[in-house]
Amino acid sequence: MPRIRSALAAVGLAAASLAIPLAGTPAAAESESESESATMLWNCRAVREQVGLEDGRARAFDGKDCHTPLGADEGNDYDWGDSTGQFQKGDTNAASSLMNNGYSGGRDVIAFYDITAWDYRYGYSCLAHDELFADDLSDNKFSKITTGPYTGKQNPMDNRISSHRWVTRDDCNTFVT
Ligand SMILES: [Ca+2]
Ligand SMILES: [Ca+2]
Ligand SMILES: [Ca+2]
Repeated sequence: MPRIRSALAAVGLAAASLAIPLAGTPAAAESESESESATMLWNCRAVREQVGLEDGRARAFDGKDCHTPLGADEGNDYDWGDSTGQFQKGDTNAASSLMNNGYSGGRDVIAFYDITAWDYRYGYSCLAHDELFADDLSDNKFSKITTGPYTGKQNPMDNRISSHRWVTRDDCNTFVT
């Protein structure tokens, strides 16, 4: 797990993202969360087995480790807090873990955004097809804000996602780890 994470951090560094929050994590907190995630991971794996590897859907869960499903969407949803689509009302600003069950190839990466209407300028992050799932979003931050008074700020992803859409890997500079 630590090796995987540092490999991904190197990728993030190459893409000019994510290096700062990872470097800023205290060593003690890091080792604690590592052992915690090692015991938690089984539920995301169980969900994945249940679903099958690919059913074309983007999944999000209220709890860590894929507990308490919020929705499973074959398409895009521009507002997780409205009354349409697979994500509605209380689903906005609630997701704490994610899963990518998309079909491999083309738009098989899911971009998640802090605000509605897929506005990347206020922060986004992509869950790659081969990353499979993110069991604890408290480890992750959105990309830097690029407009307005909070330009340069990186908000945490946990309990903040408000829209998603399917994209290609080339559309992303920031990835969920
Ligand atoms: Ca939550
Ligand atoms: Ca919606
Ligand atoms: Ca939000």
